[in-house]
Amino acid sequence: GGSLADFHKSMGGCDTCHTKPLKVSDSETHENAQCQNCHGGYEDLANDKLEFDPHTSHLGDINCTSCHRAHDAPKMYCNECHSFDNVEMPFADTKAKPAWDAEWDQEAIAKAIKAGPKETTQVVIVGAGSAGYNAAIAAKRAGADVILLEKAPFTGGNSMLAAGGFNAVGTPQQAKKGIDDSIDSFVEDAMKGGRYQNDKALVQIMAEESADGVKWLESLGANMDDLKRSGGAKVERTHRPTGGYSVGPHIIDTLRAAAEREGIDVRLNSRVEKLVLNDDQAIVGVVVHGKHSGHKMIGADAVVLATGGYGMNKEMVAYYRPTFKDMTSSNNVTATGDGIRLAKEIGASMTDIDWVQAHPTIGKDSRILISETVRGVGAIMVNVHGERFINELTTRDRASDAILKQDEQYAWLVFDEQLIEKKQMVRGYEHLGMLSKANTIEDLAKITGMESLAKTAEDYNRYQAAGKDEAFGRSDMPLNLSQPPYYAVKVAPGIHHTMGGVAVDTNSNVLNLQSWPIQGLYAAGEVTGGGHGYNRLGGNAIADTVVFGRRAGEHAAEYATKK
Ligand code: FAD
Ligand code: MEZ
Repeated sequence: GGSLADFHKSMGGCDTCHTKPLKVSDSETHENAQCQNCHGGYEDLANDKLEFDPHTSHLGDINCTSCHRAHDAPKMYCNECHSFDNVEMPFADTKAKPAWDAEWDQEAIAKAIKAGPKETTQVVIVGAGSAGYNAAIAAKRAGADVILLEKAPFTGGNSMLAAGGFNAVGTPQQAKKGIDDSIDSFVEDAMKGGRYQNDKALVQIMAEESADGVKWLESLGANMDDLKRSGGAKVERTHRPTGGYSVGPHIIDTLRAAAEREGIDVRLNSRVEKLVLNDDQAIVGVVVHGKHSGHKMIGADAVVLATGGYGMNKEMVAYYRPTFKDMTSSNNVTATGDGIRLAKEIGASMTDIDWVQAHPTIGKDSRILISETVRGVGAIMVNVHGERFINELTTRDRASDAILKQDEQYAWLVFDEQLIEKKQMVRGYEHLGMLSKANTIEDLAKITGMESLAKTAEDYNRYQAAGKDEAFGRSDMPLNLSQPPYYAVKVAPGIHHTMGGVAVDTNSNVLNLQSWPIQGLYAAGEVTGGGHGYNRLGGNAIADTVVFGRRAGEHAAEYATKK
């Protein structure tokens, strides 16, 4: 019985964990330092005897109190996506109180606005995913005072989950591999993938500034040296860390460290619940709801919305894309569309708000994305009978539609040991028990019930050797199926990306319903619409967050520092 707080109190009173006099910051900085003083850091806590060790997770070095909440029911964030039933959390039986951030209390918001700013800064960034971090660092380097507000107890959002990579054209990595690419080709692929519904001016900037985006991340400490091809792309332009590791955790670790080095004021457990305008309809600040500090207004000359998409907001998905309403989602729990709500409330215009992307390969009956790079690196996709039914490297909308037309509405990705060796990420799927495995294709067919698999593999190997896919015209077939063991993973479409969102101009300035810029309001990343059209290409979201995150930060800083 008792809570984690009661237990610690019994050891030395409240100051076992808290400062005296008691003052708890929203980020719970002192409390977390105390956890680490007594228990050590994650490296000390790592336990390789555990099948799944939460202390070595891809969430990185996050606050202990993200999960070990002392006065409230502990929460194992891993289980928001996974189901690690055998991992026991101490004090997990504590009776839950309502979460501090459950409701948006309109009365408290109004009161905070009436009371006026309790502090001021030049630029407030809302949301600490890739777009938010990039905006914050760029704004700070452009000379502005910056506060970065994050509603979750940890930073990273959907960005932290990004698997496949970052699309960029004209990088030294492409040159080294002799890849013939061009800005026009990048733009044409994105436009074609988006069914030509994209805002071409945004795509052009994304392409033109993508290589510099890779260079910028490298200058902050990232490694982007591995290259592969994504669906809908003519050439290899998807950059990720050497060894084929997931891109998102690496980028977020890099950005967290960079923000710390730059001295950026990052506040966790701090949800923005209102954008505040003056009588001239210009931004004058935000109302933030801090876990411990409550509601207050922060005065700001400029605000950058970087709150991500709405792929985990069931009501919004049901409203904007009713046919997807019961679908699983690959998204982080943080993707609740707050930025869209905040911007709409002050009369911002929306672009393509109802365009939601289903990713074709989410692990069936799970929330775990099986990255597009698995196909990009060489896997084939087959139906329940073991027959191929589409060019594996087509765009996601077409691949998802095709799966939903197959018997039982799911598919299998099939590959062999060669792929595992090229792509470390796949080891994670094996560790999660998602892969069926056999020493021969015939045995794999038997355990998965795919009666035609052996014939499909034989045909595919012939096409691969000849360099011509006679069945579906797949142009890139880097691997055949020849090296045991053989693997298969069951996949089905799930909500992955919300293409639509807040309307912006090329300076990342948010537009109002008359398409005029709202003075002082900027937005970047998945909260915005326009760049991806009807269907986003794999790898273009991270490009979007880096290129437009930086632009939004720079323009916000320029506007704020000139005031
Ligand atoms: P996010 O990274 O989602 O960050 C938004 C942040 O804002 C969150 O931390 C959230 O908590 C915070 N926030 C929200 N509301 C508030 C509020 N009211 N107040 C304060 N904070 C708030 N794209 C690629 O290009 N390549 C890939 O390989 C790739 N793989 C992916 C894999 C997965 C599993 C998923 C889900 C997506 C993937 N994507 C990929 C898409 C890409 O990761 C996202 O589109 C992109 O990272 C979004 O970045 P963002 O900064 O706009 O938003
Ligand atoms: O851009 C993406 O969403 C992406 C590359 C995802 C993936 O399948 O890895």
